[in-house]
Amino acid sequence: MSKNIIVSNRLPVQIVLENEKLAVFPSVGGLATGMKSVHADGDGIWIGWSGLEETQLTQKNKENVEKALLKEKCIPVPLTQDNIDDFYLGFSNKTLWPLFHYFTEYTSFENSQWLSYKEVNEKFAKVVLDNSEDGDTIWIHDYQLLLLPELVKEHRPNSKIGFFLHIPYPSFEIFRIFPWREQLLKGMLGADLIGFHTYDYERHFLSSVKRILRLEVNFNQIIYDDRVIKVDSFPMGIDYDKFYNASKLKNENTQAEKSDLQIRLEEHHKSASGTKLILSIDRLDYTKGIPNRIKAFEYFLNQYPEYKEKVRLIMLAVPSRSNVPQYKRLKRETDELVGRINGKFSTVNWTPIWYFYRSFPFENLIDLYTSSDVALITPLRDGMNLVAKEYVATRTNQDGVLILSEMAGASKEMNEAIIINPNNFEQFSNAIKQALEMSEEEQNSRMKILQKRLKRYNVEKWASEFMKSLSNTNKNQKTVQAT
Ligand code: GDG
Repeated sequence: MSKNIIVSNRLPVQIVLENEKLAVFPSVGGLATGMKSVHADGDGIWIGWSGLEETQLTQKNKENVEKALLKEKCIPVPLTQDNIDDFYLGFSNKTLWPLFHYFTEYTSFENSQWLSYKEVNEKFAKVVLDNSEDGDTIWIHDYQLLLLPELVKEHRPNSKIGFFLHIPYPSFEIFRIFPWREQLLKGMLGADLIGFHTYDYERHFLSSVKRILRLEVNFNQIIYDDRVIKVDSFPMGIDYDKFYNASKLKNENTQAEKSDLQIRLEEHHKSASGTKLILSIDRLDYTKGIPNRIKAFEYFLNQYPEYKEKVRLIMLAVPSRSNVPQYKRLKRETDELVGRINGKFSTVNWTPIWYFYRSFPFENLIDLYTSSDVALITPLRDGMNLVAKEYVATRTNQDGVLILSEMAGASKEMNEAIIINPNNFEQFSNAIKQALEMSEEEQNSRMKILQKRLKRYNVEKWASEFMKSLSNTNKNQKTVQAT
């Protein structure tokens, strides 16, 4: 019986290991939710790094971890500290991440890190091969594992292999800079189906394949040796019901059941001045355009001073990759900007920016979504952006306005948001004004359409569409079919 195998850099569980005590928690992220049915199906397994450094584990702990993971149908790939430094913090996050997000000035090309990237992809391949049979369906995720499809295909020619990229695929002019471009593309072409969030990323990928590898591309199919590889876009959705229902429950909370944050945010709304809340949530990453957003907010306050004391920006920046130098600099820059603007505009009654540098529990995330009049999601470059979708799902009264950067993949499906170019401060600031002044009828009509679309194309649908398309790919077939 063939089975489904999911492969991603991290496993969908969190492991806490203190002394000899071990606890395994399922993670609540979008990917874990979306893949639930694929993972649960039959003998399905998930392969990835556990988050624990290999050499620090005693033999006994190692066995216990493996046993506990197996109960969750997970199999770990062992990574050493060098792997974590060179493959993960190094090549994945200092080379591929900035390059694919168009931050060429942040991109480093270190041969030793490339070698480590290859080595770790081979480690993943070994675990996949040890735990699969030819004919199994294998779905590989994201930029850390671009070489893996080829490494697996070589030994599993009759397996259907899918690959999905969660970040943008850059235009040919950016991708061509990459020193190991042929190897990377050939790595991806081990898959039978290659998926992206948007049609634009798909188009960029096909263009790189044509111009770098000189392969024949027929509509969305690539002819490579004796294989036909399908390329398509699958915009990732969210667990819509989870966000919608959590928000509905919040509305029904008695005063005693409310969190401190919910109470504080509600007071804010009821205050005499009727201050409106603008929400910003991201990992603290340079692609998310956080300093840019703060400066645009300052521009707005200068341009429309009547909004002073009438509006507040709540900014949640979740710590991320904090041992990569660019992220450290970004943290400093963000702290300074928030300090400067709060120092400049604050009054005894009002602070323009509430800034949190930490992650919040899910319940508080819902408090923020449900209490904010406007969501300001303005990345400089973003594969999709799920926060934009989650905000919409929590607006159970169909009010609220989403301002969304055209550089986020999500903007392609969310036309009813106010779409802006985050580098155009004039447009940025006018969008904030438009959002704050939008009539309830207009908010409702925009929200209704957005919600209907997100509810229908949720994360489960995303996963099932990908799997359906993967099962329809042609293996070992020379003839190209029009689709
Ligand atoms: C990559 C791509 C693509 C955030 N803060 C807290 C928290 N979150 C959750 C959100 C959301 C997720 O984290 C962030 O998802 P994004 O899509 O916005 O961003 P990335 O992490 O950059 O993800 C991106 C995605 O992959 C999927 O393909 O959309 O473009 O870069 O779900 O809710 N959750 C909790 N506390 C927080 O403080 N509990």
